[in-house]
Amino acid sequence: MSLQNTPSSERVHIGFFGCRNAGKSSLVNAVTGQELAVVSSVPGTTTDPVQKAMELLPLGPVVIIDTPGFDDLGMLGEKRVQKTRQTLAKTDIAVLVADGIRGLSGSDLELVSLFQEKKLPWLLIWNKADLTAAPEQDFFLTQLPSDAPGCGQSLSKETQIAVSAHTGYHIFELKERLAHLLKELPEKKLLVRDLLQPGSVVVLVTPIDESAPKGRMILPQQMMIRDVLVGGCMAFVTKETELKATLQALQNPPALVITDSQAFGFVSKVLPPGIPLTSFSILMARYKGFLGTAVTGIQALDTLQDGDTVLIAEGCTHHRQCNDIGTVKIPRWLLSSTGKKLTIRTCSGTEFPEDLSGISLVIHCGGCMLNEREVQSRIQRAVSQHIPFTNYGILISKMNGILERALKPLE
Ligand SMILES: Nc1nc2c(ncn2[C@@H]2O[C@H](COP(=O)(O)OP(=O)(O)OP(=O)(O)O)[C@@H](O)[C@H]2O)c(=O)[nH]1
Ligand SMILES: [Mg+2]
Repeated sequence: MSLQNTPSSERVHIGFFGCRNAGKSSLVNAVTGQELAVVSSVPGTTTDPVQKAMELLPLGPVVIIDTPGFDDLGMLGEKRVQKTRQTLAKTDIAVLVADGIRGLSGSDLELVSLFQEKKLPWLLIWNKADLTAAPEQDFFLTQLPSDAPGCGQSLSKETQIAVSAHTGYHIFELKERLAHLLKELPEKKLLVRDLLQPGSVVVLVTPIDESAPKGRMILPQQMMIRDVLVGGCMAFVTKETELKATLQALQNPPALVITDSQAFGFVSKVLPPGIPLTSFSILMARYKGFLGTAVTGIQALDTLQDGDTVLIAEGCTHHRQCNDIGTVKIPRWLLSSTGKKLTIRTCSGTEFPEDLSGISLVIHCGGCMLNEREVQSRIQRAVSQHIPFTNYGILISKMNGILERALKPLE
């Protein structure tokens, strides 16, 4: 990812779902104007979700996701269906692609009830309009069957459209409809600038150790600097070792210090108690909408027992370096701060277990590489299974005895 691009996690994710051979891949190609996905008459051509970040007019920066058929059968098919469900977790707008000649199947209705359960805005696309002279008349449903769970919804003209991936019929209109749905998505939350007065000075503490990526800053740091600047404030970036000198170089104390959680212990000792302090991952948790859950979840730390299992989950799959935070540092700190014989499980990237039974606490990273829906669906999974869920920053500030201080600037 380069600095010039909108990160994937900040883009609206549009997922194309439907049965095998409905023309999902053909439609993705038609909408994007690129040969992104393989198309063939063999059902089950797409075997893995394919996703691509792009600028799509009139929508702006989006991620388009093509998925395997939801009606696929057999062992492999079941795995594909599983992947489709994972894709749904990060989808902001869902497109249900149906073959206009074949009509809707049970799998399509199952998808509709999933969209509705997740409260996703969605469109029904009748593809292959070129195969009939009057597609609107032949294809359009006025009502989904009301006996299908969650499907008792009438379909208006605005929620369905007949298109042809082959001839390009109504592809432009489809994009306009998507743009319209996009406008109705809730406003993004702010990262930090709502906590600052214009003209304030913010100090960002970013250790550059062996676990930091080579040659670049990580995403939360980039995002934070940008948000500080957008808010009309000033950002000073320093390593923890130069923090003292940075404070001395400033005429007045900074309005806020934001540290990498790993340096929380060190920074809280160097920084005079009167200066507000928080961390990148705490601000990120607020931004992704799970700060409250994470603060409640951390209480489980005090009740962990010998033999309990803790899951440490990372959203990205950067190369594991020595002293990696999720696999080495946090487990080490956890064991020493609780003094318990804990079993530590780790996972990274898009793998996050469906079944969390047997886990006493989930500790998640800041989730900067995951979009808000993906993070929310993980939290929902934990909450519905009554598993406490927290994040790195909250855990580390709690272990350093400074949780209250780290939350204060966010009040
Ligand atoms: N006539 C007509 N055929 C289409 C249209 N769109 C797709 N097809 C054909 O339908 C077949 C399936 O197309 P795909 O795009 O591979 O369908 P898919 O939904 O991605 O299928 P899977 O990847 O197997 O789930 C191919 O033979 C396409 O050429 C269309 O608008 N009109
Ligand atoms: Mg396909």
